[in-house]
Amino acid sequence: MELLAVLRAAEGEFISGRRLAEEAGLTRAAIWKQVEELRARGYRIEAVPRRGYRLVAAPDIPYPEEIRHGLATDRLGRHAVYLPVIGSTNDEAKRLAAAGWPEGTLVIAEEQTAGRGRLGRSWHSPSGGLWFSLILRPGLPLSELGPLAILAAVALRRAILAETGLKVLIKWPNDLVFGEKKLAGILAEAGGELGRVEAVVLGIGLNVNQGEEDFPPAIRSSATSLRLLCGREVRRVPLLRRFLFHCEELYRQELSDPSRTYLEEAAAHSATLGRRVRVVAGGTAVEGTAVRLDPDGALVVATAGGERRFFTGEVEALRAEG
Ligand code: BT5
Repeated sequence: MELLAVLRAAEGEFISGRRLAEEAGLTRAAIWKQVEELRARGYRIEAVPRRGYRLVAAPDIPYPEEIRHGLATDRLGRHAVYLPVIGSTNDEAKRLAAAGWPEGTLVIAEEQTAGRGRLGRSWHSPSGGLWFSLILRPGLPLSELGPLAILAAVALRRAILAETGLKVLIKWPNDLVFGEKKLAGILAEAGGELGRVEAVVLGIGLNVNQGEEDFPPAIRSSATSLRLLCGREVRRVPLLRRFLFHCEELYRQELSDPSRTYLEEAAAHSATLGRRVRVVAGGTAVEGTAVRLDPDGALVVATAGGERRFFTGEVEALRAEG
């Protein structure tokens, strides 16, 4: 067993240096060195002469072994890569997908220097948030899959509700919002040869522990974080684990029985449906009332000239009388 696993198995009790050495298959000197390494990564480990070692606390850093500890999934997050700094986790996940990494691989970064939104927009990703990408290999043409960005939004909404009690809404097509403020954004991208999807990369950015001053002035009034909403720091690792659990559950359901029930959940917690909106897509703007989500994830807007369906676009809510 790995040293960390042996310390964990002791459930906060002291374990003697001798037993630790035996169970981890290490020399006493090697143990001391590894304990120092774990401490440098943020683990609090007590060492008391004649009593031994004790794991006091694990850091809230999404290291692969922290994610896996108590993770209730079969695939999602079982392989994970943690990077202190990277350009974009979506780019790295695409690279790993092309190199054959398995379904469920998670790429997570403490900080992104070139985080991306849709249409080349940038995603501000300083330390303290959750910025990650998942590799999925559905083995089906994209046309047979429902909108995975909405599936991920539903899973993320559930995880946030369970961990913080906050009731956030899903703003079509890919945001989570609280009030009018953006809390998370999702970027789904397909990788592979033309016409043949090898992998889907699902990129998720969730503002967790940023303070107001951490947002650049341009988005300070339109963005928020869980910490700002809850008034306390929120632990990222349990939230991530719970997201992975719900995401796997919904994704499996989608593959085995594509009845898209998650779209009903998205509709029930939508920040868009029932409102008067202006949708800007492909250079044109349409005004009307957002009336429903179709099974393919399209947003249906009732306009003076009839119903219009959108697969992507920017939605702006208008006043009811609009
Ligand atoms: C999105 O795009 O909302 C998708 C964001 C996906 C980010 C994740 S992080 C992990 C993975 N790796 C990546 O490189 N990306 C994904 P879009 O709907 O285009 O919204 C982008 C707009 O949101 C920007 O133009 C800003 O106005 C705003 N924005 C940027 N950073 C933000 C933040 N941290 N919080 C709230 N709003 C932000």
